[in-house]
Amino acid sequence: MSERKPPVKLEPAQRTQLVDVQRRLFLRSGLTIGAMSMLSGCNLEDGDQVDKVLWAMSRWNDKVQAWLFSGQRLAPVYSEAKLTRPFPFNAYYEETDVPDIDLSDYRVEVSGLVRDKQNWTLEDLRRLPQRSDITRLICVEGWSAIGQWGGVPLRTFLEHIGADLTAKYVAFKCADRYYSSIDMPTALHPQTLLALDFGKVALPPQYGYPLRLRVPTKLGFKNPKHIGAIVVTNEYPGGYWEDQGYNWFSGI
Ligand SMILES: Nc1nc2c(c(=O)[nH]1)N[C@H]1C(S)=C(S)[C@@H](COP(=O)(O)O)O[C@H]1N2
Ligand SMILES: [Mo]
Repeated sequence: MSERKPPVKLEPAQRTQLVDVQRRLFLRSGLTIGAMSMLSGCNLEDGDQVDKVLWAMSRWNDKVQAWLFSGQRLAPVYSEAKLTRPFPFNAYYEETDVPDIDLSDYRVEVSGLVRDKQNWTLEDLRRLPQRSDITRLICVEGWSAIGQWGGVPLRTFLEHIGADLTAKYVAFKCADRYYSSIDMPTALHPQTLLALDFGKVALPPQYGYPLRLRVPTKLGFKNPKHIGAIVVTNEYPGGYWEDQGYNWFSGI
């Protein structure tokens, strides 16, 4: 089993503190630390930031409530000036081991509770309406970064293939051994994208070429890269980290 390698290592004491903050946040508001940091706009980049989360907790009343009851619950968006450069890479392996995908025979397989099970090429996906957002990706390992992702709203795609929108889960299988899944309400959220672009260019290899899920209302590990198959299902699909004990919902 592979070990997670955080780009920024937290000291054991900071890690304990983070777990403690997480537990208290959850007891108090039902929010995960990922959701809280999205709300507070806190950058969980290093140990100091843990203090900021604690400080942000004191503001949670106004901000959280406004967001939770807004009905839309959009994740915060940022200006181009806020983009993180260089953008961090993360996976269960080193950057040198990023999968090499041959576009000439690349297809996305679709299965499960859908009317139209045809495979999709990248060109097919580019023909659907696109959307782009600048949002923050938050990794459970204690870092976050702001990036711009563009692509097809997953909702548009699911509607297009005649997916059963009352099904419980949408699952993703990747070209590496990664997999993950999300709940249907999150799949239909306006900011949830099948991302084809990173910034103004096609997704570079390390950031999920040729297709990744971008869900700004969930933690980083629920943003599978190198997607090869999409499944709509009522059977709990789990995920690579989820099956090793990470909270499946991990979002808002
Ligand atoms: N296929 C695949 N997708 C993945 C991962 C992975 O190991 N393989 N790691 C996840 C984790 S833990 C994070 S934080 C983000 C990192 O995305 P980035 O490399 O664009 O920063 O990708 C997620 N998606
Ligand atoms: Mo992550």
